[in-house]
Amino acid sequence: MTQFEKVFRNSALHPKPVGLVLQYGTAGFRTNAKELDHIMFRMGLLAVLRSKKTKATIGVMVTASHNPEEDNGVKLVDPMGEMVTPSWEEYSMQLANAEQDVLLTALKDVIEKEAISMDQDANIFIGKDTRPSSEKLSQAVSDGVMSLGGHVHDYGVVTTPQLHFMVRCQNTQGCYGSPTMEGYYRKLSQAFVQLTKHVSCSNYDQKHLLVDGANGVGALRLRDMERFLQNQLQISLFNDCREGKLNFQCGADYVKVQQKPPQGVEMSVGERCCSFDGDADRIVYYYKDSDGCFHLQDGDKIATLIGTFLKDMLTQAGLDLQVAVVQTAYANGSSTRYLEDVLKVSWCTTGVKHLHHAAQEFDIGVYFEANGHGTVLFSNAAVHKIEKLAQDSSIKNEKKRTAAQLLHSTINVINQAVGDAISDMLLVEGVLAVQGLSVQQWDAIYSDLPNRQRKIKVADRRVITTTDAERRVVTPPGLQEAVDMLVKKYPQSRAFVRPSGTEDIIRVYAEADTQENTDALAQEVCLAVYRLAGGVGEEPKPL
Ligand code: G16
Repeated sequence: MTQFEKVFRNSALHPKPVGLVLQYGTAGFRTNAKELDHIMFRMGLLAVLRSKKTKATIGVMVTASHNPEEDNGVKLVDPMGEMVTPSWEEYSMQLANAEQDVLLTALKDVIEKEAISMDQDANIFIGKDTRPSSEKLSQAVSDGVMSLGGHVHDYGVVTTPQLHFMVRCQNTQGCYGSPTMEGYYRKLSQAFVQLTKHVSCSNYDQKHLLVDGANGVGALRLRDMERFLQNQLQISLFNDCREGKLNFQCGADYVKVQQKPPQGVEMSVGERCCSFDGDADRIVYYYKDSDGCFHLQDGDKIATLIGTFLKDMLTQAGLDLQVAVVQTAYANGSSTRYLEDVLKVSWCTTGVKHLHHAAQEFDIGVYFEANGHGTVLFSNAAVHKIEKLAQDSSIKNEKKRTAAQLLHSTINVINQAVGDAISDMLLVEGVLAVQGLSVQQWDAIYSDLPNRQRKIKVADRRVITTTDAERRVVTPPGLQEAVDMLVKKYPQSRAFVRPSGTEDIIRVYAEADTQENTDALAQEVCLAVYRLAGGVGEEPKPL
């Protein structure tokens, strides 16, 4: 039996529902798990082609991250641990949406267009989150890989960033670290211990952190990591999968969108807390003040903390490297105003795949979405300069030497492959400790403008198209004009509308001078979307 005959036979075990068409969204394919079996098999096939083409190991992660437990999805990981290159998103849709009888034609078309040698070996790393559907769906990925003669290494239940890390380690022949779970824990925790070893901390609270694991894989893997941290950080873990549903009233997305603490976390006044999302690639921080008010430190605040820390350290070390922060339309106006005064700020479309590429343009690119998804990228030249200085024993200036060493440890605590809640948590904890900042002092760097995110259900979310990094609507006609008119009514206001690439909804974002005005603006924009873009169900109501 030829390879293609095998693919044809096995694909019948993962049949595509006739007529079903799915889009590759912000972070891969994502929908109800019941519709995904054929997608997983076919992404297994595509991963083999990508591996043969790049002559490198490729990753396939089965997860729907922040979505509800009944959804699932798949993300493809390219050789350096980044999201698969956009030109291959087209191929993934071609394979995903081909009816059963033309699947081989679609497959051969990719092979031909990319001139892929089928004699080349293919190696695929697979990971999955804790969703009940993930076990069977990741098996479908394996079936796809093996049908086309690829080799599978199944890491089982891992966070999305852990899988990205493994792929990067494998393809850099160990230069980035060892592609094992222990390798991941050791690299990050050793760097964290280095970063914090000189911090004199008589105050136990400084080392104490409350973590909401969203009842997902991040909680399980953080437990595994604790023993490597040598008591440099004491973690109280909540929503740790023992009871409670994934992402339900907990996790980073819930906390960010609802702007309130997750269920199940016992917060005391002033205690530092953070939430991961369902696959632990996002993190947000928060605390409660003595009046019981909730304060959120989202991705914008994290980017500010890290960006300004890096700039300070570079200045102290005497290194001339440019630090830039990449933001999206969701970035709070106050954060942009603050950052523009101290660092370079650049904009791009929602989705880490876009931010990651934008951040690669700089010596040091800090990228964070407001939702807490982000990391820091160092160019090879920047790593080289920092390493050289950190190892230079002839430096007499102690401040300069310490800054270089801190920068060096910072590089190693960061998972540069992708945003990583565990790595970002260690980075934030390290920076706060080194700078001796409390969570309140960090929060006070700038004050967020009141903001609101809403979701609107429409018959077909594709009727809304956007431009200018998703800050302006192109279609349907009249919608942007309506938003413009509404924004004029409120001081310091801004609003935008965009189709989600992970959920079947339209997202609305508004900010203004007061929470009351923000909520009024968000409500009016929701109504405009509902009326002009084919809203379904009841009209949106004020919150
Ligand atoms: C994914 C993407 C993020 C994006 C988020 C929401 O996050 O990786 O970059 O911000 O979806 O996207 P959208 O607004 O298009 O639904 P995750 O954590 O769910 O994988």
